[in-house]
Amino acid sequence: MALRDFFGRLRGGSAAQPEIPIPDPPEALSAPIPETPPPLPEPILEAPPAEIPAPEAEAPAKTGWFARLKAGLSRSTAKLTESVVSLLHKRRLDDEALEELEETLITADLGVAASQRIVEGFRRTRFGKEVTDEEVKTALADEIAAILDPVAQPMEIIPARAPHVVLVVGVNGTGKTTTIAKLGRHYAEQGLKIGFVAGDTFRAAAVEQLQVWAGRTSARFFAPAKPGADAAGLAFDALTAARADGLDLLLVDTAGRLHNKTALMEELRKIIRVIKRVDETAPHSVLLVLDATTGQNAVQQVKVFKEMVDVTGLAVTKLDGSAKGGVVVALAQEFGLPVHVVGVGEKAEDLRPFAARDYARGLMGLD
Ligand SMILES: Nc1nc2c(ncn2[C@@H]2O[C@H](COP(=O)(O)OP(=O)(O)OP(=O)(O)O)[C@@H](O)[C@H]2O)c(=O)[nH]1
Ligand SMILES: [Mg+2]
Repeated sequence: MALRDFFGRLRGGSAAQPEIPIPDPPEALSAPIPETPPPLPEPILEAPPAEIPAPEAEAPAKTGWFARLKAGLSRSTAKLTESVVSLLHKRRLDDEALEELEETLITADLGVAASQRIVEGFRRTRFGKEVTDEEVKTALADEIAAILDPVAQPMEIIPARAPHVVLVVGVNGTGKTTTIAKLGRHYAEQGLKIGFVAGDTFRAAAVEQLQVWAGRTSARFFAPAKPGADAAGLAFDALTAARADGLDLLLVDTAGRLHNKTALMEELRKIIRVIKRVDETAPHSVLLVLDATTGQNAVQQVKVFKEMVDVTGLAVTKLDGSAKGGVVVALAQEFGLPVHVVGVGEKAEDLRPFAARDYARGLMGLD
């Protein structure tokens, strides 16, 4: 399948390891900013892309995507399958066994509602039977795929919107900037004219990080004139320039950390209000980036961000090295929001479309 199909439809185009500890959202959202520069609106500076040599020779695609997904999910798989198999090995699926299965699934981050649904599926089809280990895994993968299937939807980018604006939100450290870089690279390869907006204006390092990626991707780069410049003003100017220049896709980075939730909400809403003054249909996508290693915190983060903005889809990162890949099932069951892409590494090519069956089978260690 072409990469383009993987990532999503393009319509109406004018152009063709170790777990990373992430604080709980309330803490992350309320962490004080050491020094807050006065948030004076500043004229933007359109910085030239940083002159960065091309990334080191990239690893050849020796393993297929599914093999990499499976390898990435291996910690989650081990946790889930070992406990389920040892629980049900040569055992009749009676009430007690099913109750224990439900508890095991909840422990593996699948969430209460999804776990109940899966167990009900088992009860309907296999109650009173003794099942082999392989049957258990296959049946679980089928039940999980049925939950994931409705949310496995590509992010639809419509270049004719000139540009299609994607606002990227999420708690600090979830992978927003990296995901922008990965998406940018993909769509640039499709021939789209891309722009990155460094809306996380408080941290110079965040701006530089995105600038490096812009250089590698040949994306237009819109940076604040100085640290702490008004992010909404930057977004306004960037969108105005992007329209004038006929860009197809504008990816807007945002800060994940402000001194409290209200401040973050106000910042995001202001960005959206101001963007709408340039194009009232924008932002066309609001992508919430979640870090899979945070498990149930990710569920909490969706609730918090849904209150703030109209989230249109999810990206789930760091599935490599997470033992909590089951959380994607909980997210699907609880919110029904589209899961567009998953991240399985730090490199530009480590972002993939979310495929329900592959994910479910990968999670159960099946081919
Ligand atoms: N292993 C792995 N690391 C990832 C993935 N996505 C992002 N990272 C790493 O996670 C760290 C944080 O990523 P960023 O993209 O800077 O996250 P952010 O949300 O922009 O963070 P802030 O700007 O601090 O809010 C970086 O070291 C990334 O390389 C992934 O899918 N897998
Ligand atoms: Mg960032």
